[in-house]
Amino acid sequence: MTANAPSLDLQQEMFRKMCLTRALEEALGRLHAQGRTRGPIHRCDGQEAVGVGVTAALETGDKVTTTHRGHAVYLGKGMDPDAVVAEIMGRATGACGGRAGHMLVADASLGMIGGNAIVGAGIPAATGMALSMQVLGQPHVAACVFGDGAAQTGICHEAMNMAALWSLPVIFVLEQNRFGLTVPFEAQSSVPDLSVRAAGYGMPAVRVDGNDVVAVYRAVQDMAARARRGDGPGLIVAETYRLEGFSTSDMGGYQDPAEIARWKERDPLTLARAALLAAGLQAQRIDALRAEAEDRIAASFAAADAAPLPVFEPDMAAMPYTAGRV
Ligand SMILES: Cc1ncc(C[n+]2csc(CCOP(=O)(O)OP(=O)(O)O)c2C)c(N)n1
Repeated sequence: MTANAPSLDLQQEMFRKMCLTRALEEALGRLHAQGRTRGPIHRCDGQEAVGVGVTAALETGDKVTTTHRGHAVYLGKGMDPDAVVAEIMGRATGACGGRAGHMLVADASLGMIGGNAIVGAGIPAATGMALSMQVLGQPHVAACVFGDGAAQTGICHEAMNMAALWSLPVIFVLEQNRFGLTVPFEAQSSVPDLSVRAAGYGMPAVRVDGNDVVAVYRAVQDMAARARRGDGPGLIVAETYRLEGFSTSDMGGYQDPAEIARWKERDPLTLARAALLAAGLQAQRIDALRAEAEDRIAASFAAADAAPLPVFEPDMAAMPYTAGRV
């Protein structure tokens, strides 16, 4: 690994964004229990270091796609929590006018190209963006964050082959959270270590502790530097764990409680806090960062509650000629 360690400022910023994400997930869990969310929510508790570490290593002109579990990527790439929360709550003030829902949030102006409800679909999208960057001679990279379930799709293999063949500036970030819906990883893959697949396409791969935000950040920096030099794509397997079930509708019962407890001991927020302490930051300052993030998310929910719902007024004149007539 050659990337520079993040500055203390950046480490604090990554911690703040992880705290924002955790506060968002916990608030959504509470709201779902009260029947106040629009459908199930796919929480990313315990996986915040992946989305935040990846996006911290990207520049503004770089693009990223994510999954149905992408809240850490939304906030990591710099989206305003008010716009994210309002979108999830279906309000007109949301990032997409309240029409996208929690899985499809995007802000193209920030290079946050979107979550995606189609498993694996963000992978070819980022590969296509990387092709466009290469053709246009832009100094940017595209990254896609996707799950171990998505890694088993045909489109993942096709995109990786094409990206390596054409040396596209794309970074494949496999968020290995060990489940696809209720199916454990061991029942999905013929190989226990998905990083070995990269060799089949002739691209480098690295496995990192996906609960260590600095490790994720450094791995993405390294892969992005290669891609910017024209050396093509790479695969990062970030090992983490899905702590809160598939979605807020999940009845549970198929994840081993002892395994969950082991991963909770390695909570990414706890690890990041310890790293900040070791870097010399006062405990009081770290706790204030977390409290401020919680207040920020609470304020975003209050603002969303007070915001109007979107008004759907289809412009019939702009519709294909059959609309409204058949
Ligand atoms: C193409 C497609 N097939 C199936 C589904 C149903 N589905 C939604 S999420 C999911 C599992 C995804 O697992 P993974 O990629 O590991 O992501 P995770 O939920 O673990 O973050 C499936 C099968 C879908 N949305 N799209």
